[in-house]
Amino acid sequence: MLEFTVPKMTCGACEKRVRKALEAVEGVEGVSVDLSRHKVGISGPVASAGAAAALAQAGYPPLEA
Ligand SMILES: [Cu+2]
Repeated sequence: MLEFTVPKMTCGACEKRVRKALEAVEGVEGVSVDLSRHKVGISGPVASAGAAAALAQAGYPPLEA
């Protein structure tokens, strides 16, 4: 389980974009979002760098963990 803090993720539309971006990353099996804390959890055999890059590309760069 990876967890990122994504400060720019602030509403349901952001959540949708974040989920879509992450679900396209190889190895991602599940995405959980806590909007109020700006947290994204990712399950599956996924590389942290790949998930972070996908977030950044979607316009939602994560904070360094
Ligand atoms: Cu939003």
